[in-house]
Amino acid sequence: MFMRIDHIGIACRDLEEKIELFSSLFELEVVAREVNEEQGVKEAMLHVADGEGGGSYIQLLEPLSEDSPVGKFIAKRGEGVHHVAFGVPDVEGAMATIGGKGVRLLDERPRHGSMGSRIAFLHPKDVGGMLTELVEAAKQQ
Ligand code: CMX
Ligand code: CO
Repeated sequence: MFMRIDHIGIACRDLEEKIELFSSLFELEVVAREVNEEQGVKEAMLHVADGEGGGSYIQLLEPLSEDSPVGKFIAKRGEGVHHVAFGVPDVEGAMATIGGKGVRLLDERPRHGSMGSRIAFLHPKDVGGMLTELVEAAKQQ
């Protein structure tokens, strides 16, 4: 079902500061920046490697407000790893298969994710405490 780890999402108070940290420590390049109002984040994708069906990335996330998912997470737990995202060939198919095993889907249908991807989240309480994202990467032109 999974092709690769698409990205690890990191909750940050200050996006620019963490871009500087990750790019200087690990020599990673920022390949996309966007504001996703629906998810309540300002974000940057730092490219790590290329894999089957798409790349793998570090996703740095700064909350747009305190009551957004990342804002609430930072208030409760501080900065750090927020979620793990797996690359899938077919996000609706993966949602149906995993949802069929009793895992709560946080999205009824896929939403818009980074770089034109389609995404859906699984409840962390049903995945051993790990907030999990499914990512169907945008088709290559
Ligand atoms: N990882 C693991 N556990 C988490 C978590 C996370 N990132 N966020 C919350 N939790 C846990 C909390 O610790 C809490 O557990 P306890 O009850 O034991 O304290 C429980 O889940 C409920 O958390 P909450 O603080 O009450 O938060 P909410 O229920 O309001 O929301 C969640 C939690 C996961 C449903 C919500 O954050 C969500 O829908 N997330 C999906 C969307 C998202 O995260 N978007 C930002 C990223 C966008 C992107 O990657 O593109
Ligand atoms: Co993500």
